[in-house]
Amino acid sequence: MTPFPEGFLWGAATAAYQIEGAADEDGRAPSIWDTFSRTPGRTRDGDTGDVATDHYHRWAEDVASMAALGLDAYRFSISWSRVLPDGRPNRAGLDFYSRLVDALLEAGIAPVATLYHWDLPQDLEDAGGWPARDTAFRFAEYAEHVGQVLGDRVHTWTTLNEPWCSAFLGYASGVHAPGRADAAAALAAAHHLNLAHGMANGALRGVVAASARHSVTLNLHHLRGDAEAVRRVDAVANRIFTGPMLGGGYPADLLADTAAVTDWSFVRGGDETTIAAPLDVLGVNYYSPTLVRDDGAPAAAHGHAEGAATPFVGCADVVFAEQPGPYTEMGWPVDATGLTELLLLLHREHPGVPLMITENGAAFADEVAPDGRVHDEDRIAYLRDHLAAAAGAIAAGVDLRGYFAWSLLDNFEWSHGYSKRFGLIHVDYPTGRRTWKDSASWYQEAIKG
Ligand code: IFM
Repeated sequence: MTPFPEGFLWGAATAAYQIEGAADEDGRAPSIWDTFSRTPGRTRDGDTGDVATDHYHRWAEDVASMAALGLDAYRFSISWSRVLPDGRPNRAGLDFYSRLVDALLEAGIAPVATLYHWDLPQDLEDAGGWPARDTAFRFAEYAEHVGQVLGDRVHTWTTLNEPWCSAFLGYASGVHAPGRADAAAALAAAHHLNLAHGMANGALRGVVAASARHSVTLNLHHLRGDAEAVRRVDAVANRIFTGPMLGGGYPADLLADTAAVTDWSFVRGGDETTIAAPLDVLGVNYYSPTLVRDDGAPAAAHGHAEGAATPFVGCADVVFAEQPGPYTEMGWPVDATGLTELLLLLHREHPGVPLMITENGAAFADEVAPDGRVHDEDRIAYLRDHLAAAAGAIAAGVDLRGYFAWSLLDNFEWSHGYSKRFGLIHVDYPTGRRTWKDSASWYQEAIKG
């Protein structure tokens, strides 16, 4: 008997800048990722998302693959600078998403739309970016605009994807766009992302179908190690978002740990109430656990560029320790037990908040074999173990509503360019040709079963 409850959503996820391409087509304006990736030295091999997987032109073929996989739901993101280039409504941009949503519904696939997956319009960055309060107001307007057009058809609205990355990789360590290294700006950015989430959540509820679900997706760090190190990193990586979003406000220890960096005067009266707008489901992205110690000199966290400023503001004495392998191509340890533990922890700390795994997956060095197929046994093992871990959490009482594999397709992996392949479906970048990996066929069977 399957442990997955009736109505559980089996899905796969992508993000606009990582797959769409068509960067200069149909009125789209540049986002911070266009600027960043076109700046020499910022991405591996100078890769950009200009063409990416060409999904903008191949979306019909991609929806057909989703249908063949048997997906219940598809999580994609909307490009803000495609629908509101330089702040002006662009019908052609919204039409693209409208056609996609219609095709998904026709194929029996529920659209799960994320409004922000890291691609801030460049004009808003030029006006101050996320460290500026005004950006939250622009985001709420954008949410309302998209909600008015797609609100009758989208199953679940997600305001932000992984705001930790937007704030701290974008503004503290600078390894992501817009590439700034300013710890105080990063904390202000985190607050304005929270505010943007709350305002957009409120704005959407005013215009979309009453049946739609409202969510946000966080890459919560599953921390193990010394208690004080865990507490500090938990404050600035997790509770900085879950605190205000789930109604508890900013934690006192976070404010204390970061007092030397900022006085938090950017938090105004009423902000925390706005941020705490009710959520129907909390999206959780999980890849691997993090091991921390508090006994040494600061070190770069795994997966982040050597020598770059730390994204963990206020955690100067924390060491991010090596963990035992095996590792994925990202250098991330494979450890599914962390997923069960994380889900159980969230369930304990926030009872009554339904959860959804909105990303989980692994990059491996996939190649098309002489038989024309991609034999990615390591990804199958990763998915199998993590689904078993999710099932374990459900058996222990966690209200888990869905699982989205990251990713449907190989795609542009941010500063790593096209060197890391996370897809169930292989993409040959010079031609755009798609080839199902063995993991895609495995996932198809898993969904059936
Ligand atoms: O590719 C990213 C995605 O955009 C956000 N979550 C993590 C993935 C793998 O790094």
